[in-house]
Amino acid sequence: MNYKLIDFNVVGDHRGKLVALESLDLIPFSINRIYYIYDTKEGISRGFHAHLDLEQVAVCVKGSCDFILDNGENRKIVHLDSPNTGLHIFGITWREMHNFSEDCVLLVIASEKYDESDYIRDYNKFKGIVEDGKEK
Ligand code: T46
Repeated sequence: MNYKLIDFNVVGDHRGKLVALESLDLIPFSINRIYYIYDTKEGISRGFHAHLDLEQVAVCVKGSCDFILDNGENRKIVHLDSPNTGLHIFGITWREMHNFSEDCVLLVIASEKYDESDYIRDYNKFKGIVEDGKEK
């Protein structure tokens, strides 16, 4: 599968906790963009696309949600519920996000700036691109 879980270093003292993430260190690519998703309404799912050329690390800094990750052959569910764990998604991977808790804040660190032409938003097109890749 085209994903890995990354354990972050937590710096803690009597005041609380801090996590620091740097390019090409715990984040395994150069960071070009950060966005976050919050206030997701009850019963709403997001995603339903793949990327041609984007790597991302997703962190539930508050609350929880589930990612479905699909490489065209297998589907896995990854439950995120910790600010100390990053989900690194790479390759041509279909992703869906489900079961957002009411308080969920999902932070996403991305290797590229936003580019709609990098999105594959049609599942059959995604399957075709994965199949074409195997033949090469
Ligand atoms: C992903 C998952 C985890 C921007 O203008 N700039 C941005 O950087 C992003 C990410 C989105 N947008 C616009 C594009 C749409 O009009 O914000 C709107 C919502 O984006 P989208 O429907 O793609 O959001 P999600 O939650 O379905 O997917 C997002 C990311 O787009 C995607 O790359 O992997 O989160």
